[in-house]
Amino acid sequence: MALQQDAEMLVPVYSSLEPVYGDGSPLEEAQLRFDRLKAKFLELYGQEPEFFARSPGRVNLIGEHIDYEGYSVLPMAIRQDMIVAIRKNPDSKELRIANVKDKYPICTYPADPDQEVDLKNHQWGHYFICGYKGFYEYSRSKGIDVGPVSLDVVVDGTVPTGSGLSSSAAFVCSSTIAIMAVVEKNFPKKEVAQFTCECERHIGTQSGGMDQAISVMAKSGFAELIDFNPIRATDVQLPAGGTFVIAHSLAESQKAVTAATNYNNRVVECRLAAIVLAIKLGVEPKEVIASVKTLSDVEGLCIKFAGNHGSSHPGVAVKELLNEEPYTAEDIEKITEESLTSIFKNSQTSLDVLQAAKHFKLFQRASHVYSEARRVYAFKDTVSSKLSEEETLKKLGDLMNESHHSCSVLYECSCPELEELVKVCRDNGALGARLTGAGWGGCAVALVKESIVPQFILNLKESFYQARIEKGVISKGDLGLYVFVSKPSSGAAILKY
Ligand code: NG1
Ligand code: MG
Repeated sequence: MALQQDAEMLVPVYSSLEPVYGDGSPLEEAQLRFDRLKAKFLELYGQEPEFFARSPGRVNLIGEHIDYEGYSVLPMAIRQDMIVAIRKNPDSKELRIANVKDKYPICTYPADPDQEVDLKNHQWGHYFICGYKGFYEYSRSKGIDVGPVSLDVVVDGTVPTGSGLSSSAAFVCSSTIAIMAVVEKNFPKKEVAQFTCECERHIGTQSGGMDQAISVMAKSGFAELIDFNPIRATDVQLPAGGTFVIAHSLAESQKAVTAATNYNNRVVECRLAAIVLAIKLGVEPKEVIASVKTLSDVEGLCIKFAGNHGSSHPGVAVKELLNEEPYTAEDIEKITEESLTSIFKNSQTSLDVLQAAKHFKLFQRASHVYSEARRVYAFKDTVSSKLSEEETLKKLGDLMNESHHSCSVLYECSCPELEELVKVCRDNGALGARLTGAGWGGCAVALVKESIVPQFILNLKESFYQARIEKGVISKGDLGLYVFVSKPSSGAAILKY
């Protein structure tokens, strides 16, 4: 039975690690991590932290690059997470952000909620500032002003960065929740999921809301179907007999740095596709530009059009009305009767995209989004169908393969390493395999019959990682960080213990 999560549920506050890590993963390991974090905090700041906040990474099972177009996605939280240890420091005027890993130098910022994030000068600590700014913006919008607080912070993350497993959202969400804990303002999870998405936009990517929503709202043992506008999470019980194996392509994708040509570029292309479609479907250009933001906004019109062609798939309108050839800015401006720089005048990150782009692949991007949105529902329906376990797993695998193909060919967010890895997964018995997260590097997720998982992982090591170990890309001892299985983990929590 699928359960919709209670809208009013606050972020939980626990006094032991059990509710967070007690789902089979070794509690002693978690305990050790917290002890080390506490010791580091004491060493740096001479005091113990007041609170810890924990938020997990995620693997997206299906529904890629459609959250920002308003469509539902189906991720699950993983055990890898970010823990933020925090205390107020009335003697300082700063935010001091340290990391248990020495490769991340301590970052200091003024304790000023109105500071700008310096995007030209990317630093790892910026993600904390996203949470800090976003928390104040949101609480002020609710008429609450707690006044600037100075904070001492140490973080410990186990989500590999640039891997498509959402280390960034785990960091932004745990930071935000840690700040909520020290200033004693708790908000319902749904609200936190919504405003942490806005928090992360301060880093310069035009994020959808998937990563923050799953990190905040996940429930141990379940994947979640996440709907947007408004945000809602529905528990999805994954079929027994299948395991999701996560494997890193070892190509790192630095989304905050490549935003203008990769991630934000696709967001802009989707908006342009939506605008051109709406105009071709008969809406006045001026009205379209004022009201159409996403492809989901024009889905109704597309379906009506498809109806006249004997179909109910919005992709029919895409096929009939958009050119497969890439559009130039001039091509689009002839249709919109307004310059692109004027359409996007309020968004600097979009203007950066326009400056970097040679052309716009509207047909391909819209085709991906409309088909991927349908695959998410097909996946969810298959999970809850009465098919045999064998048939269910086969169908889920097929959907994952179709999703990957669409990401690779239509959305062009794959890379050679991911293509090789996905192929190796399938050649070694995966029922389906696809890139997960934004792509352009990072991880693949493969659906594998539980009974063959150990052999499958051995084969991956042999056929994909061995050569890279020999070249010194990774060391043998670290392999467990790059290929692993994870049960669906629980969502964000505050720990005071
Ligand atoms: P990752 O893989 O964490 O960079 C990004 C977006 C998601 C979603 C996916 C693609 C952020 C924080 N996350 O995830 O919202 O659009 O790409 O499906 O920007
Ligand atoms: Mg991210």
